Amino acid sequence: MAVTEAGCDLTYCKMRGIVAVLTAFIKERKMGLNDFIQKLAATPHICQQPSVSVWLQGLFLLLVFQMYLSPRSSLAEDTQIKPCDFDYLKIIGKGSFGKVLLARHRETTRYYAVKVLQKKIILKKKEQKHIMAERSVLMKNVQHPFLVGLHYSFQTTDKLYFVLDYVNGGEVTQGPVLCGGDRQDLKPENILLDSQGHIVLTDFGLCKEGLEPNGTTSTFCGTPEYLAPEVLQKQAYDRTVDWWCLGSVLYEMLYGLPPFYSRNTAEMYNNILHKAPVLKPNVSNAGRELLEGLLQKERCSRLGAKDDFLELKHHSFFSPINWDDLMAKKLAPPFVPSVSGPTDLRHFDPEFTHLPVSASLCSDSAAVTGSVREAAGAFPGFSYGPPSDHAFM
Ligand code: ISQ
Repeated sequence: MAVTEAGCDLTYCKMRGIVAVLTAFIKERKMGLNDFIQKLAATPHICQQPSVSVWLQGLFLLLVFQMYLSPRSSLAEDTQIKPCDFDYLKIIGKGSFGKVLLARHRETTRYYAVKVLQKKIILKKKEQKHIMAERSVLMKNVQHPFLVGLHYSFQTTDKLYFVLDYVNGGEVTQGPVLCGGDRQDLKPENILLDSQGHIVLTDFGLCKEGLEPNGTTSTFCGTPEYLAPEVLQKQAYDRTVDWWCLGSVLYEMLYGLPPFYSRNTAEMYNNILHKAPVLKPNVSNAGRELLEGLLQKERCSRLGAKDDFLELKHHSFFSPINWDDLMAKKLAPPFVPSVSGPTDLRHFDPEFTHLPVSASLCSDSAAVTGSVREAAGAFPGFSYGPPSDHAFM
């Protein structure tokens, strides 16, 4: 095919060249739609070709569709956010895969919790599926009032970054609700409080996405105290494991210890499988009844097995709760943590906050070895940016 006008020979090959350039623009999103249109407008000899202009209109529609209508995940690795967009102020948490830092977005000066994970450690532990599931859960729940919001995720050669809401009211177990005594290591550390005292869940290890009916048990719940019997026994399991886990956490909140706790792990496992939970009368009848329902060893008789959340919602323990008000954060939290502002770190463990912040967070520091090359490409589609270009506004 050849389009000839005003001495300009537009062959099929040239058109393919233009397509390639435009596709590269779309893919890399190196510029916004406006810049893109302006660039094209500045090359009238291309736009004025009648067949090309029809073709370009189609391409524009495609571009608009891709940028604005397609699912968020299709934005894939396009996010423009990079490590150096943030100042990393303090380490506020640490785990086996990496750390969580208090970071300030340089442009907006807003504070975020940035979770930085080492790719090679994730790969070594074969946890990439779990991490991708966590990312996808975070993405789906951006709007949920009690789940930590994900603003961005992006990656460098050797690290994965989650840019999350930052809260500094401490862990729920530090409030007066729980009398955990000296067992600092066993608190449910993924339930945090914001500065007003509302809870924020930050970890999704046991949510639906992470469930694999015949998967291994150890990957999904890092804390053995909360493992349901069927998970421990590597039997098939479903979302009723969440209700068991909730029962365990609620038990700890009401009594101060997980329901089947023992210093001896083997004994604790045995307790989970065979012992009835001890429900002392210092908790209300409704509370004990709820715990009994959630901590049923047989998953089919567990509270929530038939009607899921509705069964819990209508349980007498929750009868004082107006669920609409709760979701709208209209109920006054029972405990308001004292914090003077976002940089008040008193509720974070000094073991973390005293650690030096590594300068390598703001660079792609990995020396290119074989394993780094493998890690670099192991998380396709991890990066995420909201559809609006104004995510940090
Ligand atoms: C948000 N704020 C403070 C600490 C956090 C830890 C993990 C994930 C999110 C967080």
